[in-house]
Amino acid sequence: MTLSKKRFMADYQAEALHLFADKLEHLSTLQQYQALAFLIKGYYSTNWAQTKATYDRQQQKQLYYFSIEFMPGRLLGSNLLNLGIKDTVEAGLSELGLDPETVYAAEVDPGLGNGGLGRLASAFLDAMASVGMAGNGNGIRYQYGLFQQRFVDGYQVELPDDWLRNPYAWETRKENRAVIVRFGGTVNLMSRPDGSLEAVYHDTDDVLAVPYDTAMVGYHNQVVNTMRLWSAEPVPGGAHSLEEKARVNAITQILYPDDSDTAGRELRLRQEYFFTSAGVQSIITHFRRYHHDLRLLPQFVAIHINDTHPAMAVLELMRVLLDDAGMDWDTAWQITVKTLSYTNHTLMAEALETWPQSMFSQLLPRLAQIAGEVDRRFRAAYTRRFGELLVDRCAPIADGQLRMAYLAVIGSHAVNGVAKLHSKLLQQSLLKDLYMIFPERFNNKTNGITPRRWVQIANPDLSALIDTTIGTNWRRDPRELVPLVAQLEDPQFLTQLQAAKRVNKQRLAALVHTELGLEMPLDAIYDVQIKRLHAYKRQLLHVFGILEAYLAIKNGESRPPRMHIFGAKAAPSYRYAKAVIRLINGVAELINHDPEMAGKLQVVFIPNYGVSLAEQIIPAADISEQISLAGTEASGTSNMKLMSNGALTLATLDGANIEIQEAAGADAMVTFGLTTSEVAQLQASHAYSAKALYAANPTLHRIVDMLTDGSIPGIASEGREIASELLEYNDTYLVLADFASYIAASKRLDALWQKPQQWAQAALKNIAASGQFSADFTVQRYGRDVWDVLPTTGI
Ligand code: C3B
Repeated sequence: MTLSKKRFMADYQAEALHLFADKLEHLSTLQQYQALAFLIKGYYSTNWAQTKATYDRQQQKQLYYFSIEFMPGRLLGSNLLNLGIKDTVEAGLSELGLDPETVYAAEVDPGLGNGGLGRLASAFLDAMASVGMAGNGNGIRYQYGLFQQRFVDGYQVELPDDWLRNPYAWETRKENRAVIVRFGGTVNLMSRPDGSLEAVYHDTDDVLAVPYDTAMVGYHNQVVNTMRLWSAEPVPGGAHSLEEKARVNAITQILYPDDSDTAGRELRLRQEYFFTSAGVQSIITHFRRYHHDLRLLPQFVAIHINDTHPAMAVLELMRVLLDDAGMDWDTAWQITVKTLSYTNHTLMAEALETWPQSMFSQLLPRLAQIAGEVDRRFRAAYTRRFGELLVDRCAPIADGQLRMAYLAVIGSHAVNGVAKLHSKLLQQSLLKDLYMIFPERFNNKTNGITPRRWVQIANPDLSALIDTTIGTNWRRDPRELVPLVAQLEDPQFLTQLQAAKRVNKQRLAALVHTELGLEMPLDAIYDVQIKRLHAYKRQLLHVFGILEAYLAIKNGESRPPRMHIFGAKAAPSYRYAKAVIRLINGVAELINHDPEMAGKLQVVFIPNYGVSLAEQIIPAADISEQISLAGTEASGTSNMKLMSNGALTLATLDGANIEIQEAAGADAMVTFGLTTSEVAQLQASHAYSAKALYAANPTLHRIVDMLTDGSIPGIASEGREIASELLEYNDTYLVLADFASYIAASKRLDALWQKPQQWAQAALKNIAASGQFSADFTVQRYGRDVWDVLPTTGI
């Protein structure tokens, strides 16, 4: 949009007066932020309404992305950037005596997600708007988000994330679009005069689902899409006891701070049905405003199941088509399969959801009937060709459990993994039986990120340098970064690249100083591992690397200075992960208080990792630690964000690391460790002995002993637990097996650091090759191969 500084300043002052009956300069920073956010919302609301009207008028096919998590991050900066008014607004703010960064920082991060899965969903919404695809989000408006993390005596403490305490400026309550979601009760099937069946419900628990819409503003294209989040409320008019009200409100009260196992199972099941049913119902209601024939649904609607949490969309859509529309089974099934598609995000067996049939049928009796019929028909259709054993292994129901991943595959026309390796492993292991039956459904869609947030907003100095070197086209199409490689031999450019990195390090160092009171020298390597804490991601291996350096320096060896920066939340019920957090903090205490380590080796664990903190850390990183055991990390996306900011990846050949290496070149990153097939062989042969490695490698021996011999303060019981997982339980994630090659790889990076020009060249290769990992391309591949939804504008 076009906006003059003068007009902006006048509008902003008027908005402040309108909202708070006061002058801008008398408002709190939060109020200043809110006034600005409401003003910006007003700027795009016409486009928002018009985008919806256009999709309807042109009968655009629309995609609905069902996800139990979203992590949009702060929206003010990104909305300003995408509207093309960021510079103008910032100039206006400055003229009004306000610091833009301070105003931006007053915005809360909506805590609607745990980690990569949720952030990917938000990146996709941003990308779809930016390339002009008709894509909507569908999820839950959790009143409390993921917990706020604090460290007390080195332990993780979880505080409630009351992100809605102040009104959330970007959302719009659409009470006129509320729908009713039914739980429990009993259901009888009655024949209608025309022979079709009608489902009659008795004694159901009804809940009102009220949508809150947030605009997803496209980049410089006037497109504004919608993320719709549902909130549970008592149905109006009913006489509700306080207890009933509390039970209803509980459905959308809190995001499970857990992406590994399924705590609070029944409530989780309620949540999943709640947003899935509300989403399906509202889609059908909207569709029916324009079409009478529900058989046309797949021509106009695609519904995407993001991981298994919304997999019951298969059953809910069947329910609506069978019961509400009176369709016969075969037609309803055909339409359901054509409409739905599914992404798997993990190979971890414990994250594959299953529901006890008894719980499922009590809470969702009609869906349980439909699930039984899906199972019966699946077995009947494929047993003869594929044999009873195979079909039994992959049927939706077995051993009294509903297996949601299998249901999602059976009820979708397309199934994908999130990196090439992951998609291959799905076919070869986790979903191999279903791959036998439905090979044509399987495909790969490597994840992506949004460089608008991670480079343009988070790294203004790098962005400016790129602009002056190759022009600004990369801002719209990041594949235009490739020509940057022409600067590989340009010492002046490389110096400027290092200077931009230094500015980012300065900013991060200032934050770390305020938050943790630590000094981080700017000439040190900033070595970053930021992701959820999980055994398979192997933060422990990183800690072992730190201890190796500590012992070496103690021993008089000289190493380039390195700052080890961590950000990670552990699920509150995940004992081992919390023990590793305590360990990292213990190692930090040991090292950061040792005068011999000053300026050489430090451990910086910044609490409460999330989108906004990532924006501070990523631009300052020199090394990106992507060290999961090969074959365990589905894709990773912090690897892409760090790469695009010029960090060198220290990686196993896992997830998207492999594709990053292909893109940047073998000399632009350092890899180590067992490969997926070596891991599989080692595990299958039962030849692995952690104890033998411990006995054979003196450094490793010493480090493992440090867990229990009191050298690391405050970890008596946690150290024992971790040591026992390594030695007694034989090191599930092969930390000891990969230790030596991890250290060797890390030393290669130390050596490269001594040649700053070569380091800068490798950083440049990463930046130049990062464009292909833009989510703008990922969503277009989904649009073309899976959803049949094409971009209307954009690139
Ligand atoms: C994550 C995976 O662990 C990552 O490898 C992947 O990059 C992202 O999803 C996005 O695809 N994931 C998650 O954050 N939560 C889950 N429950 C499952 C996977």
